[in-house]
Amino acid sequence: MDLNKKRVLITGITGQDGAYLAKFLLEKGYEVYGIVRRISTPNYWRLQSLDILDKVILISADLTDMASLSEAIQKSNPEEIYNLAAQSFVGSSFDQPLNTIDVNGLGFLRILEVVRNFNKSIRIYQASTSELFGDSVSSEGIQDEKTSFKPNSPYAAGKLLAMDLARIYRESYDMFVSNGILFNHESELRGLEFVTRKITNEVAKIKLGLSNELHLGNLDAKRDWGYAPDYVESMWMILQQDKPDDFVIATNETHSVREFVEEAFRLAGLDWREYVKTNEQFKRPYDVRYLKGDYSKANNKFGWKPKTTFKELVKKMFEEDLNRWQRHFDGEVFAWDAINHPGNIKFLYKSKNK
Ligand code: NAP
Ligand code: F7E
Repeated sequence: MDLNKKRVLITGITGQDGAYLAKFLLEKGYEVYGIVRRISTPNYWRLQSLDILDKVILISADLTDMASLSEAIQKSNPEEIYNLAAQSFVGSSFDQPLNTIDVNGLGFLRILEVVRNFNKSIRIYQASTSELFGDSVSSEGIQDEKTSFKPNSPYAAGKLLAMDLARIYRESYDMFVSNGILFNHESELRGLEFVTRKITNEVAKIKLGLSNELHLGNLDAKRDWGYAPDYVESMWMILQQDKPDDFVIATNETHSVREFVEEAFRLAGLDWREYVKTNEQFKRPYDVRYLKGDYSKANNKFGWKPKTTFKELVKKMFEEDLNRWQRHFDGEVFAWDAINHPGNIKFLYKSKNK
């Protein structure tokens, strides 16, 4: 432990945001600890690709295991905790609702309880989400911190529990607990099951003649998509405020899945209509139709604003996937997760009629 450095503990450090946040905080001079859970194949490809695997300190713990969390928090003795760990895929939350609520809702309660007993001065960031809004706003509106919540999935229900607990612990125990209500944010390190990366990865394969179909669900869903490295900076800013509070982080723009598809195929010089098939299997029992976030509060309070446009985002993701597949064929070996997802994999998600 380096006592001259500020210490931080990140849960979910192996995920998209965790990896970018770890890099950002290392550059700020923090000593960065992260918890990793036991899985059958180590999942360090993001930390490796950012070249920080040997710069962070990893501790074995799981959000469902209070004893391990308690040990991780005591061992790292952090000034700040960023709770990014989650079962983060909305589609899977319909298939594994109990596990999702256990990790996303109760997991955060376990952290709060450990911190309350160990050291109430630790500042805590909770990864909240635009999924909380569900369908509470029509297709003309915009969501901000005052918009009501109406979760549409077990994922969002678990996150709403965590958000309420954050507020309750803040008020009851005078703890510094803040929620970042982040809208969708994507990147070259996004998981392959999320729609943006599924699209750019598959379009890159189609461009190189390795695939000829892209199966998708609801093309009409609209999302406010930003770039993950821009968004992790806001997490840190939220914890540097004088008082704990909740902030929407978004781009103030909305685009449909169809528009994302069109842009990715346009970059590849291909006509999307020849390759995209809609497939019921990728439709959710209850989808969020429309999201568009107003980030004015964060902008007014600490000057945060998005730096990357929608078109720049699609371009970065598509070019990196194309590059990865080309390097793969030049003999470079990648972690399975970086590229090698069977894009049209037949998972049996629950459908409305089951
Ligand atoms: P992600 O890539 O799916 O990463 C999730 C992380 O959580 C991974 O490190 C995963 O570990 C870890 N994890 C899952 N279950 C765990 C458990 N039981 N114990 C400990 N760790 C566990 O997600 P992300 O996109 O970086 O998102 C980060 C956070 O922000 C999540 O809480 C997500 O719900 C929230 N969020 C994301 C977005 C977005 O658009 N990306 C928007 C709003 C909110 P493994 O590597 O072992 O799987
Ligand atoms: O879906 C539609 C799908 O899975 C986006 C998570 O980071 O952001 C993310 O949740 C939209 C949905 O992200 C496919 O029905 C169509 O309407 O990329 P997604 P998400 O559900 O918005 C929020 C803010 C989070 O907090 C979450 O952690 O795209 N869609 N066809 C599809 N989605 C997927 N995954 N696959 C399809 O084939």
